[in-house]
Amino acid sequence: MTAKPSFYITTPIYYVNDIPHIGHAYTTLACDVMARFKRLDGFEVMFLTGTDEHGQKVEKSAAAKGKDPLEFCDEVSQRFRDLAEFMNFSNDDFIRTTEERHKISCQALWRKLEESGNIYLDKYAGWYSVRDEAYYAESELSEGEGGEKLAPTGAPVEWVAEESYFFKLSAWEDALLDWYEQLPETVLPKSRKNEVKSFVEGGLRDLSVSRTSFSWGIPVPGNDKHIMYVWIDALTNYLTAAGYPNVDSDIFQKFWPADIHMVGKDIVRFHAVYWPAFLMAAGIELPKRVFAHGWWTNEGQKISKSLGNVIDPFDIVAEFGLDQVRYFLMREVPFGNDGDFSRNAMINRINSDLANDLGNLAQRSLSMIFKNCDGQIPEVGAFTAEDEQILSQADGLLPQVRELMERQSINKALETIWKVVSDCNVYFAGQEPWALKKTDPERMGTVLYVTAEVVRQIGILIRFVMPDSADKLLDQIMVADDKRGFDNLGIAGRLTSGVALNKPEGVFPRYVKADAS
Ligand code: ME8
Repeated sequence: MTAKPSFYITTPIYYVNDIPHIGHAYTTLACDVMARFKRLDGFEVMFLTGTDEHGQKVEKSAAAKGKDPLEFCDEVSQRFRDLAEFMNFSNDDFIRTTEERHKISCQALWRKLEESGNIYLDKYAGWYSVRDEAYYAESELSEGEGGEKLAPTGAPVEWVAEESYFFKLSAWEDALLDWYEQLPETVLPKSRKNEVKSFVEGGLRDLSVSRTSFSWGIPVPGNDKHIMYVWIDALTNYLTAAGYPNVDSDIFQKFWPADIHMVGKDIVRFHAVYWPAFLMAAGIELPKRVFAHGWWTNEGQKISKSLGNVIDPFDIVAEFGLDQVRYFLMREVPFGNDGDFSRNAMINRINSDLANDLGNLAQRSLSMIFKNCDGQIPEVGAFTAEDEQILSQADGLLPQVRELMERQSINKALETIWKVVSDCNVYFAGQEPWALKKTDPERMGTVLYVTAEVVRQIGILIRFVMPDSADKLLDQIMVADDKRGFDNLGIAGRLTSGVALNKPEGVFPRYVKADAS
């Protein structure tokens, strides 16, 4: 047997200064959806998520709660693991930067950077934002209302002057520009690539990569007065989980370089400038793609703790249903663009796309089979042009969806699938199987067979977004567990006439507003 192709996808590792919100759930969901798609398509997948637990920001948050940093990290990190389970994320690993395997990996990478002459000791004097865990040049700052200096993100900055190790980022300008140029799809969407490209073209300064004024982090090997800059520590997680520094291990050989680092647009510079520079300097292969998705707002407003409008994923799933929320987040916004979370939009998607379009199609056709065909997948007569047409649309979905997923056009993939759902509704309504019941029962059987077959294919095709609901649907038409992968799409897996169905039950209920009284 030939080995399966591999696919390695990562989420950012989230800071534990705050509990998970919809934005974190969104990024991990997008990765989950990509990971599930690839598994269904025959890949061996490693899907990684985790928590970023070091640095001044986390140290301060722990102190504010009167907690020991590790105890604080244990608690918040657990919330992220709970979220992963709650949202049915299929991550293969969950990394914490406080783990021993990660310390070993970071220190090994540091030594590589030092040995290759990319790290030197000097003094840093400049602006630092703890909230962003980022250094800023004077020219990037603006003045706040009270005259205080602010980073471009609006975060406050403080003056830092201390001994520091530096990474020779300036030496990697040309190599980075070549990378963007030669592999135009390594940073996506294109607008983000242009943004990092012009940042690099503007000239890179060497990067301060250690701090001495606090202790919550990984010590620099050979000089433990210094703690590694939290971003070197954090980015290295992607290597750690792939077995680094053991580069000869099976896992590293199989999964490195990563296929996709999925991030939000806020941290694209770290992933598409600093990270590839570190890797090149250490002689390690570069990731194949950094994809930076957009930002969610809540009913048109920026999501922030101070505005009190943070959306808790646990709450919305409790209200709307898990697969409904998964579908909404992936369908509503062109992946890569900013999106607005609105209750109306959510309810609309649930009632229109799920309950009306797919839910009714499945429920109406399967109940008719259950009632009128002895509860068995009907026999088929000769196919008409209309039958052939809708079947071939369903048979032709996978290559289109696959191509869209290659570019992370997740919403377009769903749109493409829903076009067939909608056309199948038109087909079903046009064929009027309820009228054929009296006039031509054999033809009715064929129409119901064709519709159920399209439902089977849609069921398999939506498993990567709505795994539980899709499986409920496939259970009703008795699709065996091992026949739910993409190799069973199309003619390969056609329904077998005579197989008894399970009693059909609605899989996508309408959202009915809870009674306010
Ligand atoms: O930056 N809309 O962690 P973080 C969409 N530890 N996505 C959002 C969002 C929103 N409103 N808010 C947050 C860090 N996100 C570092 C990463 S990686 C080596 C280290 C998502 O907890 C989005 O993916 O601040 C964003 O990039 C990430 O959460 C930031 O998470």
